[in-house]
Amino acid sequence: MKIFSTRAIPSIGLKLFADAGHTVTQHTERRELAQSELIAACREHDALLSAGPNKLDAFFLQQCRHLKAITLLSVGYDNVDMAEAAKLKMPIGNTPGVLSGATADTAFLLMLAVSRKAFYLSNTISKGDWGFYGPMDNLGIELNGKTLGIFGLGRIGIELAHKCAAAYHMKIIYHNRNRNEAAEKELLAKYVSFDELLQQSDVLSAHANLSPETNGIFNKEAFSKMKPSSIFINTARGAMHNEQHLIEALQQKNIWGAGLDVTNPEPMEKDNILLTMPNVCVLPHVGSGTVETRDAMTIIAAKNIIAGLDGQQMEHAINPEVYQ
Ligand code: 8YV
Repeated sequence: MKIFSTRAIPSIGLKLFADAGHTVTQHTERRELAQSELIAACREHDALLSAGPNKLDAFFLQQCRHLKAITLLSVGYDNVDMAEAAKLKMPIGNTPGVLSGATADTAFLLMLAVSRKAFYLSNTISKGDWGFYGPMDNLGIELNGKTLGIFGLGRIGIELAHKCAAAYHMKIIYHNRNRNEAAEKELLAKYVSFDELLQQSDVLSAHANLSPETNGIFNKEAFSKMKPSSIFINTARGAMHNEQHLIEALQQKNIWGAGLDVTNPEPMEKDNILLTMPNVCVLPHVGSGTVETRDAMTIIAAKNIIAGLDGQQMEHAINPEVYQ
């Protein structure tokens, strides 16, 4: 059968599809497809592998009910209208688990880089500004024994907590919709209210799903409750923070620094003031971007599609209830 992929994918995925007797059309141009183009392409195919931000909204799902399988090449699914998928009984696959380590590494990298102003200081060298040494110049802050607050303690947050506890003996607090008692035991983590998380974290790292409840939750009011010495990290979704409020919180020294792998909006403009701030480090949404992880994500996505085309249940469906 015929699969459409919105991006070129690692060869391991192409091999799995070929071995299963399917053919793949990859959209290899480096531009986003308009929705009309995506729908037209899907009409010629039996399955869709969607990588990147294409909106699979109600209109798209209604137009593409013929697809035997849809999978994302991501764990996040905020670009899909899941209520409409439920209504139409369309299973949607994703790639959970395998990207937790790489994404937690990115959060750890940003935390450490912000704490030592690493990106900014590296830029001063390229600008010819190494300058004269002063004992009080370019000082960072240390992480040892500090408190890591996790907003949304799932697989990625747990990986980050392990790394921070092992590297810096950090204490772990977290806030979730529901308590995660297994993780509390494993990490000696303490459940706190959202306000307590803001007030007590030295490093606050966001790992929740983007939803109506979490959209814009890190706003002026939230930043004003954080410690002036704290670092805000977001590797989840940019829409969870209000970027103007974040800029003001940094300028007014409500918080000490920020590390972002996701921005609001994406991509970030090159003249964004955040890119000039010493205590800010920004990456272009590369959280899961390692060879190993992208291969592992591709294997799950390919298996999701192959199962769907075989009339089987996908192992990693976001909405397995539609199979009942
Ligand atoms: C993807 C991600 O690289 O899995 C996710 O939710 O954010 C990343 O792994 C990104 O969504 C592009 O597809």
